[in-house]
Amino acid sequence: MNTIRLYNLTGWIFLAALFLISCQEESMVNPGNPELKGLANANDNARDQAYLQKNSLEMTVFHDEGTGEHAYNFSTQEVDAGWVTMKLVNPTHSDHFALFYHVPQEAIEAAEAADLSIKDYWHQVITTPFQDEFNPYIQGNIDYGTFVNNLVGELLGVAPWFFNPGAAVVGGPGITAGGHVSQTSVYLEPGTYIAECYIKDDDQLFHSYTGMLETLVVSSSYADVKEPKPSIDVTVSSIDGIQHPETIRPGKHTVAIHYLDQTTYSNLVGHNVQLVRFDNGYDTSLLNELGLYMNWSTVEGLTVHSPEGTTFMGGSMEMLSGTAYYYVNLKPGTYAWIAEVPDSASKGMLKVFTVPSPN
Ligand SMILES: [Cu+2]
Repeated sequence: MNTIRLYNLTGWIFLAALFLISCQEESMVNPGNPELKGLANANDNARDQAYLQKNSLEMTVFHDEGTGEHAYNFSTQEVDAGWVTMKLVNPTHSDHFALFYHVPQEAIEAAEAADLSIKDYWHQVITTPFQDEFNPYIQGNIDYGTFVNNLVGELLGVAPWFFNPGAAVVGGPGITAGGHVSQTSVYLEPGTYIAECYIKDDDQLFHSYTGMLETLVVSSSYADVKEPKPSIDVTVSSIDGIQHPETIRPGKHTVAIHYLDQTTYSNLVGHNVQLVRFDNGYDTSLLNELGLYMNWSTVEGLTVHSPEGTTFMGGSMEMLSGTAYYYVNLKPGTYAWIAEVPDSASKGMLKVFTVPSPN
């Protein structure tokens, strides 16, 4: 997995030292499943459809018969620059997402020199070292600080570009439960990007390591697509956590998710914003369980199934700055916005809200 990208090397080395001292709308994918019937596909408005299909990328998760693992099937390998709408179609039984990194020129040149595709090169010098260094930690043989230290040392040797200039994270569709579809627009500059899902299978293997890694080229011509108009604004920052409307009317929404700042947390990633539905209400114990799920560095964290009674509906993966637009059709019920950080509640990044029944 490659989530660990450092905003700067100093910050990461500091973290490593610290430890040593003490990863639209929702619609049915499987209409035959009665449980999903209530999740109406609101993407039925012709004007909205037309907008969402402009300069778009559809990513369908499939089960790779060859490896027996999950992989992405991209509808296109190239999109125009500017606003790009990404649709994650997940007909599997696992949760998945797609986080995009802007691949720096240094990495492109290193891949060429090694005579490897960007994807194979990235897997070799980022994803594989990550999994290899993670294994002894998650098996209980080394502590977390030693793992981070080993990882930084390994990556500095094989992929120094990962720290300087770094691979900027530019967002992508958030965690999307099995049997669901989610849709998010992001603004992309020309360049080469790589997408990954670092949810883990029950054997603690990251999906990126076993196949969920794909490249996307963003051309140098800009698409004629206007910035979406939001019906709701949500902000996230390291200081004020997630700020959001207390109640949201049922129906279709375009949610602007604004990143006011970004930082690196002890799980080596920055904050993002996910939407979770509570299938049968919630209590303190479920909120605690949900909080624990949002940390990939624990055995129970970010595995293929979110806690019983919760359904992830997408959102925005981490971005350095700017705004993502997330499309959702909300039924009456109880939901939460949550970020993938350790102890999200204490950071103001686990926020419950209600969608009331229409009068
Ligand atoms: Cu996945």
